[in-house]
Amino acid sequence: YVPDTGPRVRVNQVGYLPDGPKRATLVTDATTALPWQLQNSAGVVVRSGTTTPRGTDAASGQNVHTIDFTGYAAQAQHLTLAADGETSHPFDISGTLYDQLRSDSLQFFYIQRSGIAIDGGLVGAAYARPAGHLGVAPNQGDTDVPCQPGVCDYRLDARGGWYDAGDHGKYVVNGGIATAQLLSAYERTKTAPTAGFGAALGDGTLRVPERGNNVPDILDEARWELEWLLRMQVPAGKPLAGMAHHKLHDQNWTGLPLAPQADPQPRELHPPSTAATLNLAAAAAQGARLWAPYDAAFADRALAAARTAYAAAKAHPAVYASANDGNGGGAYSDNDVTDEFYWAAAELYLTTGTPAYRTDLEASPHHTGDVFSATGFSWGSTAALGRLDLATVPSGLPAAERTRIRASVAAAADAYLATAAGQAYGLPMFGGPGAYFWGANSNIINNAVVLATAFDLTGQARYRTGAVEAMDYVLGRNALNQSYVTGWGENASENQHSRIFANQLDPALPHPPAGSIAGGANAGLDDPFAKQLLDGCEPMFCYVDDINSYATNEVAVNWNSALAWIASFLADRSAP
Ligand code: 9MR
Repeated sequence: YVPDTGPRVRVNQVGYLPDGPKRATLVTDATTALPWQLQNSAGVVVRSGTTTPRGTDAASGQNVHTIDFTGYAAQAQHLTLAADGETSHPFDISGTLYDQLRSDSLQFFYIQRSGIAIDGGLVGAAYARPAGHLGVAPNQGDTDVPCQPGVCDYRLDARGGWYDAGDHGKYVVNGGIATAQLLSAYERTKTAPTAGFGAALGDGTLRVPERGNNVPDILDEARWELEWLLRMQVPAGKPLAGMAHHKLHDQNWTGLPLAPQADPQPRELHPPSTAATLNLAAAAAQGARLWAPYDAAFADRALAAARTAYAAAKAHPAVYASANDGNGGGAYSDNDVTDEFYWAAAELYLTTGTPAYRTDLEASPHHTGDVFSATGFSWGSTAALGRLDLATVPSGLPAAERTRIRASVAAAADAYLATAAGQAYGLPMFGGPGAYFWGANSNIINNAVVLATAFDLTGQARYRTGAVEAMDYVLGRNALNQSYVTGWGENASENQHSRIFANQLDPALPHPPAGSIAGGANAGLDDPFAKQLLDGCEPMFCYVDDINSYATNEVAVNWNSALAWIASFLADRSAP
């Protein structure tokens, strides 16, 4: 299988910010510098230069050169780059490039909602559907869910929340990080000195049913999931009271396509876990401080749930979800919860100022440890979420401690810049073994989130440059010439694995909505379709825009939350 990768000049197919870096990658056999030309929409050369040979790129196996046209800053549409007899896909130079991506990426969450009819008047008739999993036949419903046999003697009303991804499962660990990233995208508009554009995330900015309620829509969207997280808590008086059930999903895997409201499978609560409990504690504690000005009663309820969850996790610190519990839904197993403890303690401390949480933070191995791994933070590795908030959210931390924490963010960002400098495609992910894995697009973006936060903290332009350049990879400057975001770029993913957006299988069904990001290149080839098609692929080539490839091409809430955070950063006029 040889994919059609189009022109050998690889650009961000959406475009470049006038005050941002502007680099492209040329795939060529040439080993010496070649001339390049930047052309306007009339084909007139507006800038020219020579390439920089980079040798063989470890992630793609390609011989590549880089092209740097950062010096050209004029806003223009439909530019192209030519080199070595090839002409790139067209792109723009525009200061407003990412404004619509901010709302598109956030809009994804409403369309993923469970337990509510999706209003075509808000998001277009193609995405309208009846409410799913409210117990209306053939659904067996999330309104009165039993546990798996032997796990508990009660049922929960666990309606609502977001479907995790292309399946109909709902998972507390992944819901927690996705909620936290939406909350942080909002919180950043209050804490970042260069942001100050909170209005862009205010009421009326998203097409959600709650618009017009005088609450920022992004908070309304986050609350939809928070309410569900709270419903997953074990009731008082029951064994493991205050813990959170790890997940809720179908008894058996279903096929594609399948509308949520047509899912006939029994739904089951799986056992509580310490990881899920701490995710709930962290997200609910953060939600409490952000919701306080808008709905004090909800904020109190969320904070009480967070405190109870944290205490329950401390009482049951090693209840792990089984790696083998993967029938009908993903396992999301994680046997190291030290990072979740750190994250939850950080959020509870930031919200309450209670010294006991700070004492726990200081006792954590992550207090002084390096929480910013080369592979990036993710649902199973959450300490960075706590560290970033300790660095940015006002608190009673002593000045020296705040300085230490902020320096750790900048140091991590410098390490990601060093990594990116070694990549001919410019992304903050190393090229060697272990780099391209399931969902890695979100890890790459999360490294950009660290870079962006370092920019917010220091004002140093190089950090913003690194964050911007990470998006070039996501939007087409890569070995496959692939934009991984639906509706964004000339050659963009549109057949992501989803039971809902299954146009590839049934033309009557929609593609994913604009602003849906695919998991991306995954050298693990963890699904049979990718395995048979792509066996032996170089890491950056291990992706296919086919609905069958869930391990390279699914949608997921924790991946779109990363995209939403960085798109919101990039949309802010935070030029150095
Ligand atoms: O995103 C998850 C990835 O990190 C794991 O390696 C993978 C296998 O356990 O599972 C991914 O999450 C999937 C979940 O298990 C079920 N819903 C779809 C998720 C995205 O593919």
